[in-house]
Amino acid sequence: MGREFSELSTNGRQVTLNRPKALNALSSPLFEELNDALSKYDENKDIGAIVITGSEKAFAAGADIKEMAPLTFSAAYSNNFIAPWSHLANAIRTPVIAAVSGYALGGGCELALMCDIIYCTDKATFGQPEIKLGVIPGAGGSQRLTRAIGKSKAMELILTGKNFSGKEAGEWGVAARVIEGGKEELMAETLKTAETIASYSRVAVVAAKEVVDKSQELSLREGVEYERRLFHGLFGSKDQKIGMTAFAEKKKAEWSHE
Ligand code: CO8
Repeated sequence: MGREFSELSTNGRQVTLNRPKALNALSSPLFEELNDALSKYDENKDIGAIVITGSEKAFAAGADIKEMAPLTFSAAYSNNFIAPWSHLANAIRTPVIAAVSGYALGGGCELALMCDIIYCTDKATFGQPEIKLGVIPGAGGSQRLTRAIGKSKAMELILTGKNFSGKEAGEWGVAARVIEGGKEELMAETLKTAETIASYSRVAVVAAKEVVDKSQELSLREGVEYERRLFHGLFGSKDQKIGMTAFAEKKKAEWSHE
């Protein structure tokens, strides 16, 4: 099958979900391609940040309902259906920003939540409507949304299947920034942030992402100790010397990424 996203080169790197006939519904082949692209970007040391986006109308309207409809328990269980969809959260070390315009529903909302930062337009629509289909979120939505907005609000959204707006996503801390306007304004702001992240030492950026991620899993004490150890470790990097020397000499740091 043909590629269902296109790549655009910027200072960061961008993956655009491009399955307009199904509002970017996430089929297994689409996810395989997405995972391949993310792995290639992640291996490329010249890429300092990755952006995932969709169209003006849809970031992604969920997992492909038509693909899932005939699925049986035994096939889903024995093939560990959608387990590979966690590749982004489990294996990608480069920061990933989701730029959400339009619908981010079900698996689309979960894909955005797997990213490190979400930017959205004020007109974006998020939601976990799986309950209306007789199922529940299956790619981390019940866990990540709950961590992001708290139990009561997440429970209400997941049990009612009600959507929430881009504006609410910003107010509740799901999205780091809500951009007024359309996809163009959204991409301009997202790429600026991707470029800022990509302009820093890769070693420090990967470490920063790792410690923030650990805060979601470790106790406060374990997390603070983990952070301190990684902080100590960075004194073994060339970029720590480069960054601090450049500050003292009032020069711009030229990172070695080592
Ligand atoms: N799957 C398959 N096809 C879809 C999906 C989907 N999730 N969403 C939209 N489409 C298709 C429609 O069937 C339609 O196709 P056709 O033209 O052949 O009839 C086309 O896209 C356009 O859609 P609509 O005509 O419905 O467009 P509207 O503007 O009228 O409505 C909506 C837009 C409100 C977004 C509507 O399409 C909708 O409700 N979509 C389904 C949303 C949904 O329920 N998503 C959750 C799916 S379940 C899920 O994601 C489980 C997650 C499990 C793990 C996922 C891991 C990442």
